[in-house]
Amino acid sequence: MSPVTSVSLANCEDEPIHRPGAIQPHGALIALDAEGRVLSRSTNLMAITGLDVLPGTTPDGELLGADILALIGEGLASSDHWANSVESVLLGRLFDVVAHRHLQVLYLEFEPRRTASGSFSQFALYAQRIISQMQNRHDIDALLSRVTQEIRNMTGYDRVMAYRFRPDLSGEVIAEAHREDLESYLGQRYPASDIPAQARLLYIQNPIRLIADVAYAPAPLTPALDPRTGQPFDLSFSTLRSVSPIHCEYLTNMGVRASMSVSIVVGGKLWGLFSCHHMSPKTMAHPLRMSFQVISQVCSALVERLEHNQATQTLKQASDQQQKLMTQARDSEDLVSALAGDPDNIASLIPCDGAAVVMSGRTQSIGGHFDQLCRQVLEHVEQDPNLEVFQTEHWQGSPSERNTSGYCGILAVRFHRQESGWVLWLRKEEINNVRWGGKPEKIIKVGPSGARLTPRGSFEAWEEVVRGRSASWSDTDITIAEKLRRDLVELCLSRASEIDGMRQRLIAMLGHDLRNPLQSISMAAAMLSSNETRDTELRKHISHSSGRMERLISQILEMSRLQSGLGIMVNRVDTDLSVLVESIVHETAVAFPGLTIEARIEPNVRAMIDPDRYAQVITNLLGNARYHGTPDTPVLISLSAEQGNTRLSVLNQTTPVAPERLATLFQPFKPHSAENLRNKNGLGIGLYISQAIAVAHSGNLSVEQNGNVITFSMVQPVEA
Ligand code: BLA
Repeated sequence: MSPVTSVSLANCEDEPIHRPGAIQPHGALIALDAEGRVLSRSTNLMAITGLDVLPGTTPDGELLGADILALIGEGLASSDHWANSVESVLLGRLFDVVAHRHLQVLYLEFEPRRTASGSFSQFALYAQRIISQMQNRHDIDALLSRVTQEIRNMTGYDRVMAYRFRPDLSGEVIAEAHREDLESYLGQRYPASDIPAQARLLYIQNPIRLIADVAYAPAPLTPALDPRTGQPFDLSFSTLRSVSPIHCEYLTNMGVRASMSVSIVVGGKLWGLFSCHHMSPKTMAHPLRMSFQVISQVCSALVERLEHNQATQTLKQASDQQQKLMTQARDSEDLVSALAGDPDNIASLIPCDGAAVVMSGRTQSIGGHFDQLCRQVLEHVEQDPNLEVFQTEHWQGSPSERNTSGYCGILAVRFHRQESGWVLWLRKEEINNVRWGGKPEKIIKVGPSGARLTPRGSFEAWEEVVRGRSASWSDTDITIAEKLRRDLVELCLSRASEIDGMRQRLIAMLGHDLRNPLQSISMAAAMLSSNETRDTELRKHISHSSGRMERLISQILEMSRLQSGLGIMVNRVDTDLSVLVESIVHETAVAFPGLTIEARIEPNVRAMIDPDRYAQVITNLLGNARYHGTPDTPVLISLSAEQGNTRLSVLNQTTPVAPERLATLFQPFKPHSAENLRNKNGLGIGLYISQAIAVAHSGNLSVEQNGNVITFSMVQPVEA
């Protein structure tokens, strides 16, 4: 596109803003070749400086004066990227002569100085004060708020904003200082297109730009093209560069007459801008712009440091929290609840509006009910068996099922392939979460390009872009998610090998334990038909043996449920525990007349429990006391209520258990279970299941030993 092609809303991404073929008329420009001959100059050169120079000639050294000649000499002797300036009097007027070399052209820009030199030392002091104040700020918002205020004091602009780019390149005003009668733009969002890509790129190379008066008539360069190349001059580093008419229209519509912005570049990327507005024409002298630029550079370095600190701190906090979660997960049979239960869960690891853990088709949600959404997402992500991390800001659902949940940000990690184990974090559409102080209503004016070039037009454009999108997942978010994933994969692997070992032992034991009752049954069955007198006796025998097999098998089933991480299902109802315990004690006493049971049961102890499950624990504890207790000593069972809890204890005398064995009593498949001759009935997993039941009731089952007396206690809250 040649510089004269008109720019419109439709083609502004293509506008070659770095070679507009003209400058702003508050200064004048001369372009020289490597021999110091004039290549081109702005048409206003004469009007601004009183000098005239002819293309192809060398400017008159006497008119320019020694300082400018020296500057030119230095520039010609240097290579590209050189820049320097002098303060010089030309025909009785004071100028800042700002020079730089770019692509084999030496540019001289003449800016009439309006401020007396003396006052500049004051600005240096100002800058120094601002910089020293910046060091004390520990968060980015506070830092930028202070700096915008100070820049306004220093420069006198009507409005100074810190404008920050978000990952999608939209912008947000995150700090502001403004003249009291102007409306605030703080918190407002603008689409990426308000500062097109080529402008952002340019602002990394050249951090400063100034518009002295948006209503200016550009001063063209003549000739317009570099005679050596036939190309327009590249004014990327010029301070007088004529700016995009689209942008001038935008500012005009906002009621802004002059502007200046300085880039905040962090890690080589355009992080943000200090953007200044003035409601009447305004320029800033070169030395002042340099102070501003230094302030911005120091500020950029501080932002970089603070961001780094912030990321380190976020990662550290997440890592601590994750460690807690992993301990919780390791200690629990129910991985899903350990990760998604209360109060510590995965939602606190990453900023989100909801989260969920899915495994073996079971979903546990945090902050909402996400079963359907998770199912949709899993249907999609599981199509790729190698996908481990999935992220999107605009989850739309599938062609057959649109996502209507309002949550469109999904970050998901897979931790268990076979069982479809996923952790998901969810974010709502960002537009609902933005702290937006109301749409900007005030349109000062609408120019030729229509209402789009107004803050409200911008807001609407931004709204359109972000519809159906959440805030993006940051690198830190992804790092945290990946770390959790790795830890969970490891946990599941070690659990799998543990389970595998257990299974081996289980099979060995089952083979051994089921053989006995089976043999008894077949022997008894064989005798049934041959000896009728003994039938009753034999029937009893058969029913006892098959009852034992049934118990073994149901324990195995229960166990396999627990081991696959599904947990114990409890169905809580308001129950009179006193009556329940009493009846089990009675049944046991009838079934085992040789056993002495002393019961101390407080009346009317009630709690929200699953009575079948609770009975299972009591039966198991009484059974253990019977098998392992010293024969002919009583078993003591007590039930009481205390501070919102109920306590059930079973106490009996026994041969003392070694302390290291005491701790393993709740583990399944204790190697010594098989050693106890009187425990022919179990696999040694009864306590393991009982404890899981207690935990499923938000309680716990513990053991205590005092000499030759052993006590098992189940404590659990009265309320569900
Ligand atoms: C440049 N647009 C800019 C700049 C800002 C904005 C800060 C940097 C130049 C400067 O210092 O003034 C945008 N300024 C804003 C916004 C606010 C503000 C959002 O004060 C809100 C408070 N601009 C548009 C559209 C196009 C466009 C729709 O809004 C094109 C379709 C173009 N903006 C555009 C161009 C530039 C620009 C081309 C570069 C100007 C230049 O350096 O030549």
